[in-house]
Amino acid sequence: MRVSETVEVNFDGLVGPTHNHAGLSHGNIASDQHGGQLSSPRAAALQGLAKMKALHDAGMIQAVLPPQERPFVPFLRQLGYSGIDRSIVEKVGREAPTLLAASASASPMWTANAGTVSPFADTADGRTHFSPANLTSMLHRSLEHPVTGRILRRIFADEERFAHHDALPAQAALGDEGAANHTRFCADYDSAGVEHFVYGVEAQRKGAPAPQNFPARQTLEASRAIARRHGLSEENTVFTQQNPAVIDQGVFHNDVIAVGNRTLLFYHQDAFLETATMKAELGAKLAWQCGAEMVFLEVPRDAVPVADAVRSYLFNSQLISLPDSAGRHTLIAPQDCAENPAVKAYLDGLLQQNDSPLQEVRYFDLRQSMNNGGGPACLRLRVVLSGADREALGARVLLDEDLYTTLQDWVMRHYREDLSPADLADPELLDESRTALDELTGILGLGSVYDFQREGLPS
Ligand code: SUG
Repeated sequence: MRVSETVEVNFDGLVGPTHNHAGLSHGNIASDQHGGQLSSPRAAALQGLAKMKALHDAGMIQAVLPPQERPFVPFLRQLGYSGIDRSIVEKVGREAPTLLAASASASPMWTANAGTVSPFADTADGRTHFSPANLTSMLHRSLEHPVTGRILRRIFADEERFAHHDALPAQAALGDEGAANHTRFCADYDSAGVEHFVYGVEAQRKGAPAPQNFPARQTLEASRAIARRHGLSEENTVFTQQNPAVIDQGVFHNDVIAVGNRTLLFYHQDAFLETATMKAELGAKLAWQCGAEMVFLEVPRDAVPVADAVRSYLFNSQLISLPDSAGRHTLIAPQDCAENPAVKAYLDGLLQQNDSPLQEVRYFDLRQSMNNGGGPACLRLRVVLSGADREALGARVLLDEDLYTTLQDWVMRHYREDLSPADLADPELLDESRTALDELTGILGLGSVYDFQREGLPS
């Protein structure tokens, strides 16, 4: 790959030291099922790093986003707890363990929910726009956006290239879950494309189709607001409603049932409420923007039922273009897809087709993240960057051999082998976590992005 080339860079979330299974996300079946079980923060972080390294070795430009401070004591103080940080954590652990779990989740690791990014080629002012997601539908995730915004502003600091917005107001009607419900299609990453926003519900329309059991976490109102503030137009946006019936089967984000790259949309037959309209609109707009033809790869329910798609996380794979791939795609899939007979048979068949858009499938063990409902695609935020954009980054976040081994070593020194939800009340964990993050800000050259750094490290 040429250094000047404009590419889509994957910014993977580095798993934080408090990675645990607290069963916090209603409607996310893996989270519901694993709540209360023992986790391994160390294994989780190493599994994530191994995926990043493999993509780097395959010739992709790979980057990392840091974890956040957890437990997040400023949140507990907002709820009326006072005293020194260590005793607050112990007290909340005794009195309100679910609140403590919300303050301690390592959920910022799923950077597909960090925010929505519109590449420079699509926006009115020619800058790349970032909006952190308010993540209002889950308490533990609603804590993320202020620090996410701070980190994004620090990394993408050059105001001539990058524009930053605050998260949308934290209201149910404006629930926004970021890039997990947003896919950009294009012929080439540096030319004009079409941005596809998929929403779960139109919150302000009475009687609008909506799931019955599980929350619709993304609203049309939020998606439209993001497009508006990013300077997108009717010509380069498409808004599509998710099928409410699949939300009720555990598809809590669109990236659990569909994934796209360049001109390819790979999706399940039951993913959308009005599939034909979606295809017509995306096809027409992409042709108008850049003369390219959309490729729709629909997986029939007879081949892969929705339940298998959710269990295996087939569509939470990453679709990537490796260097010299001649327009064909590689699927970065969870190991669970290789172990699910229906999914494996479907993928094997697809690879054997002569005109298959897929070149290869690579399977990764991401068990720790998967147990909380986070597959390969959940762990990454895609940012289109030119060579000059990459040189302008304000922190050392691009992965290379040296950063990889440094981060591996950092994980080995600071992360616990095992963690149970009860351990979250251990004040030592708070100190360990802060010490680790303080060292990490030095490794990545981030400056002081965390609240505790402004108050000084605990003695
Ligand atoms: O928001 N799980 C995350 C998983 C996010 C997956 N992201 C994408 N699909 N893009 C969520 O539901 C579970 C935490 C716990 O239960 O401990 C959690 O937050």
